[in-house]
Amino acid sequence: MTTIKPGPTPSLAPAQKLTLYYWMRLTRTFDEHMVALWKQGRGVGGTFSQRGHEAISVGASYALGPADVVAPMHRDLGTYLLRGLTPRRIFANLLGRAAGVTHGRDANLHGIGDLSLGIFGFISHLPHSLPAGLGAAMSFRYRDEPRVAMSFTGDGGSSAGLFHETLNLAAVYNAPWVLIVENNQYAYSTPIRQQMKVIGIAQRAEAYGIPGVAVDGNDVEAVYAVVRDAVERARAGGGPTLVEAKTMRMLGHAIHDGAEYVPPELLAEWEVRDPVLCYAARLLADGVAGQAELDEIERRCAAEIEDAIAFAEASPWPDPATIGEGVYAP
Ligand SMILES: Cc1ncc(C[n+]2csc(CCOP(=O)(O)OP(=O)(O)O)c2C)c(N)n1
Ligand SMILES: [Mg+2]
Repeated sequence: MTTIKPGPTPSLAPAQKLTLYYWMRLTRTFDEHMVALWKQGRGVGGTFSQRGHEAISVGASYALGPADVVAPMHRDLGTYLLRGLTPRRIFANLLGRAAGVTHGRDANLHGIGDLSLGIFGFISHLPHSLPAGLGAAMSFRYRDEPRVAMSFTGDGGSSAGLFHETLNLAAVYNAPWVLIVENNQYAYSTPIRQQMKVIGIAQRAEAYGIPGVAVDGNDVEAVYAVVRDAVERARAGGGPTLVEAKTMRMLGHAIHDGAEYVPPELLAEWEVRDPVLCYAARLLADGVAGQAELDEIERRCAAEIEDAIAFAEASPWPDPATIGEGVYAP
């Protein structure tokens, strides 16, 4: 297996650690409110649960520079938030309002993106965010720009043919591209043992001659360390890396899915490794922050999300006369 050893864990300043915690906590609070809103019948579009994925979406995207680009997927709310899509714009999108990212075209995390923030709109077809990200990476290489592109997919997405074609091309072109595979044990209701024989998805990198590394996807600092190494190697001309971040999808595929097919023992095993709660405990134990400081972050996140929901619910619906706008390129 082509496992690369992560370099020394970057020494993160206390302020950076609290920044990581803030983005994870904001993602968690957003997710909890989204679930509640939809259960109350106030939601409009489709939703995908984020619980369990916070350390991956936040830790990986924190490793990017401002000029880099990212092609996230449907579990990467933390990436959208960290890169600058505001909770107001995303909630307005989920509620189908004109102020939403897609102006009411798609009341989902699908399609949300903003090229001015370096975020590709999520492409619903899996894993099409891979060749899209690779295309950006190749353009950076051709223009000799020191920029990196990052794509995300899931364990299920890694079984599609396009995954393999994209990895092969990325390797041959030595593209400045980093691929994050979020292995959350399930692709909708299909457990990983029913879709692949290999133990680790990172092993697949070897077939293409590029480094592959597996990381604990519930440890935000570990994710950041491994991905930062991969990003810096790509930026220095060292080519692509496949990072497999292992976690567990703690809720259903989306809110309509009760996930009765997931064994409760498996969930219990992962519950104690909750990425947000474990990081809070670590910050306290290491003396990075006191309980009052963490409580304050939690309060700030709750206030931001409540404001976003109030904003979205008070926002106008899109004008039907604009229905054809922004759908086709002129
Ligand atoms: C080509 C394609 N087929 C089916 C779907 C429907 N679909 C959306 S998410 C999903 C499961 C994907 O599983 P995985 O890649 O493991 O990501 P996860 O949802 O577990 O994070 C499916 C089947 C899709 N979006 N695209
Ligand atoms: Mg999955």
